[in-house]
Amino acid sequence: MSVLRPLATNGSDQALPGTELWFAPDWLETGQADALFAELQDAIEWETHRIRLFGREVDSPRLSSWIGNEDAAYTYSGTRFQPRPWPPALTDILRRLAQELDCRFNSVLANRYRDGRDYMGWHSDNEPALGPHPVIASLSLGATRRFVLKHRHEASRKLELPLAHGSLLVMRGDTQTNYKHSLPRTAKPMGERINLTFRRILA
Ligand SMILES: [Mn+2]
Repeated sequence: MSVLRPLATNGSDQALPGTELWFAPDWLETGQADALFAELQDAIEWETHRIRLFGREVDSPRLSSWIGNEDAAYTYSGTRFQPRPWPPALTDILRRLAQELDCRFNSVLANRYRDGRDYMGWHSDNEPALGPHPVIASLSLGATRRFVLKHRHEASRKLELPLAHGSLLVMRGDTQTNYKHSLPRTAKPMGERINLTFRRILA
């Protein structure tokens, strides 16, 4: 089990200027991560969300589920989602996140990437309901996928980070204001990945 540390390279405080990124490569031990991965495949009601892309409504290229407290309704890609109830498998995770991050998350967007064809396009988690400086905690389970951050205007400010089984990435501060992120599709043979992004929706 590893603790969260600032994600830094080349001796700088932060890997990218204008971000606040924290990372723990083995936030969950392998056994814990294996168990949670298997449990969530069954415990979550996976569905294909409809999203708006270039003005058209299309099937999102992954399976998803919006989970949270009853009052944490969320508008995402132009669609309003009523949260589904928390699966018991996430109770301990929520408690640990609250302790380590001093943040009471009230919702999680779960995404399931069935293989390398499933992906997430460029976006920021900057919906008004998240407030100006959201804390987003991203727990990865299953296949390691490439996560990419890039600055809105400066193309050279870019970071690629493999997100492996049991790892936790936390984005906070101005990260969403200054940067977009994506999970690109890949032609490589790729197993399934589940990603949980914990959020706090403000009333
Ligand atoms: Mn995101």
